[in-house]
Amino acid sequence: MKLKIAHCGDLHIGAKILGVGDEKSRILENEVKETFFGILEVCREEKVDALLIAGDFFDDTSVSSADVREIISRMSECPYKIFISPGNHDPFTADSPYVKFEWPKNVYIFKSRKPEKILIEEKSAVIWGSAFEGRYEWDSMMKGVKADDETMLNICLMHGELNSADESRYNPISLSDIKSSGMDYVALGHIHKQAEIEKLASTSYAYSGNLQGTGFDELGEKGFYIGTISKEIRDLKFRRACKRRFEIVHIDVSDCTFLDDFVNKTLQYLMEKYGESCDRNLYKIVFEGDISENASFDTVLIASKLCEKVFYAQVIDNTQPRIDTEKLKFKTDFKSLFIKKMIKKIEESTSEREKEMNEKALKIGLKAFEGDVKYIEN
Ligand SMILES: [Mn+2]
Repeated sequence: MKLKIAHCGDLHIGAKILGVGDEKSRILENEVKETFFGILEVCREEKVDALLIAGDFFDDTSVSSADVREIISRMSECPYKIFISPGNHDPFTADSPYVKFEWPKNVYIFKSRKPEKILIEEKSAVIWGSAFEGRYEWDSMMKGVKADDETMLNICLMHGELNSADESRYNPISLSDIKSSGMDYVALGHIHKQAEIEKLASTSYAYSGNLQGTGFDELGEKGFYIGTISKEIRDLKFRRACKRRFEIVHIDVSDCTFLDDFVNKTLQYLMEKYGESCDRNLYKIVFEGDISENASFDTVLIASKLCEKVFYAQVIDNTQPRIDTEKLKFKTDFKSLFIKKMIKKIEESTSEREKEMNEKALKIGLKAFEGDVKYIEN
């Protein structure tokens, strides 16, 4: 008795990616869909019995009809069963694509907050699941999930918030709900970060995370779980599926002086850290270190140069000016007087915040001497 499954979730198809510009947002939006089609292919090649989609499949009811039709068409060609447990972004409501469109026979969509069970007879397996019926579900839908036939494989598919410290509006599942469910595996969605497979009593459970980061608060590799479940073994492996990653990198640019130095150092760093495919990713690059007073750089210009080589980059300046205080002692020009005065102010700051403000004032002041201050400085 065993079932081969794939478990993914939180695709948020149709979601706009904020802060990267309209064109890149559209490319990313489309790529999530393509990544999903890639998973449909993997499931075919690896002969899975069931693909489990743990909710927030669509970002909103306003997802484009063309996208839904394309998804339905691809799914209808799949030789395996597909289960969907609607989440808080794609609840089972009258205006949902789950109701407005006709779905193929091999796709089963859970429809109510009261858990249902679907039998896969030839595999002696039961798939349990439920649906968000609106934006919020205040009570744990998992409470209604209790294995009633131990001779079957019992798998539960659900969107919800596991063991949250605060009161959750998103199907607050407790660890004791999991423990007393008697399930063999619980496929969870809602949390976008992939979690390792855990076990409580005889029940294994995991969040697969989403398929592609949606911003710089969702870094690193993304993907899905695939493998075989039996009473004895839960042989699920995480598989990378995202085309691009969001990454935040910190680079010491103390040895850079001219624009090209900053650009080249950054590109070299990205190549070493992320290899040949580093050009696909989205980067938030934080410059650090002590910068010579002769160094000139414009974060917007550097970012634009980097964007010629990588999919997306933004640059944040966290550097400090390098000041030779010994040399400064005997200087009486206007710039030196300004620096001396600001150093004194920094030393005399009475709070961290005041110190930070004075350091920033020194930095901007020094740039002003170079004629380099733009009205908007990020
Ligand atoms: Mn959600």
